[in-house]
Amino acid sequence: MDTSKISEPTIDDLQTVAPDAVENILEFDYAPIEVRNKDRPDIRVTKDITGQSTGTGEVEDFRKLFVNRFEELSSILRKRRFEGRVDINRLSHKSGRDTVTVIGLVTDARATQNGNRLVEMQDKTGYTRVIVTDEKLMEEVDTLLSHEVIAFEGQLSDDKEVIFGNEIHYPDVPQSFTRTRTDRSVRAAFVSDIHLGAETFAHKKWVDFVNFVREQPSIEYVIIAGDLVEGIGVYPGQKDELKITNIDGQYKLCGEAFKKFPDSVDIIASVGNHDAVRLAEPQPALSDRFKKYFPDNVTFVGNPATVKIENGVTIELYHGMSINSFTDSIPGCSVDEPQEIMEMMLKKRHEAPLFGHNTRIAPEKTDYMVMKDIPDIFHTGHVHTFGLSAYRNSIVTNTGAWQYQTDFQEKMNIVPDVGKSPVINLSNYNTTIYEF
Ligand code: D5M
Ligand code: FE
Ligand code: ZN
Repeated sequence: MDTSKISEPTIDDLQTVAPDAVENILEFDYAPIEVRNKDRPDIRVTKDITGQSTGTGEVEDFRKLFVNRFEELSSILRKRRFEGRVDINRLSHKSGRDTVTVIGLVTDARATQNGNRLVEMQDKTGYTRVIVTDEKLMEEVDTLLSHEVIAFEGQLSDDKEVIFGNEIHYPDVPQSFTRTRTDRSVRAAFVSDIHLGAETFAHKKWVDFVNFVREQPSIEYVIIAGDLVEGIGVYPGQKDELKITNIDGQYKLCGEAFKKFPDSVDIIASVGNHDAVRLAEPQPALSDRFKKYFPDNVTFVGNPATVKIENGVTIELYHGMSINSFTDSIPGCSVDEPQEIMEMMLKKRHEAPLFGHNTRIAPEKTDYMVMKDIPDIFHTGHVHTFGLSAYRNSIVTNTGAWQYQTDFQEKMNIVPDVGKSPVINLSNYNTTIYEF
């Protein structure tokens, strides 16, 4: 499987940009900007595949990926004390009916013929099965995703072949987690899924947003979770919904749009499935071919990425392609409440645990989808619906889109939230959701 391939350029990509189209789109009145002096703040990118990709897509690479995932997430779990914690190959040394806890990669979780649940787990030493008969715990088992890492506590069967499960423990965010704050009062605006180049791009709302940032000197960061442009050939029939039909033109427009923000604003831009990078996650940042259209105040990052701002305010950016696999696999999960899915990602400390669904994973040496650092703010997009909440002090927000409903989305029954941005003060986490 070749998962590292960049999407094929179409003939349109090779055409020159139509500058007229680009300029008309941005022809609006812009608010004057007060002169601001600002030292460039400290922005450190601590997790990003860009320039680090090694995976070739061989089966062996997938094995290494899951070993790394298991090591990272089991090390978080091992810091806690669990009753009878034991490696799977040592279960035979325990006595039947002992309370045991195994930490493992869930390789399957399914209903049995008589309506119970069977969970298969692996660690580096072996494989075991957990049987669940309690109604409430069965409901919880139905929220497990294949290839996430958990600790399962239960009672060993007399023949030591299975465990009767009592409780699931997750890598999770510690109750004691507290947010890092900037020393000075400074605000960040979060947006996602701009889709520049689409017919359905919400121009007026976008310009209102840009003007708002121009008028609010306290906003020094604009943080974007991907789908900067609409892209080319992303779904069948997309061509009819394009305002700009070549990819360079779309990024040129995006660069021009970003130049309308004050120079003193730092823009942190990730990528999504509509951007011109490989589709498999983790995705690298935009290449120089497209970066050249943008101003200097843009920091380009891959998807996902962990970014630390000023004195260590940690922001996790993830476009959110796996949100669809959560909603398809877990009863009660809906794209209308994306924040609930983000909370699950934090609990599982993984952005895309499910393997073998429509989320495309590039098997890198280390698992970039593991959330090693707990974010102060976790930002996603992709599903074009808005949500904001906090999970144990970690703020989660999916910020919707700047694109009105497309014909494709209408067919899929997707009703987007268009033109919203939560603005968060990083010194005290006061949050205002602005609607444009
Ligand atoms: O995603 C825009 C919307 O379309 C968002 O609600 C997700 C949905 N979408 C995108 N791709 C898929 C697939 N493959 N299955 C189901 N739903 C999907 P965007 O990434 O902007 O196209
Ligand atoms: Fe999108
Ligand atoms: Zn998307």
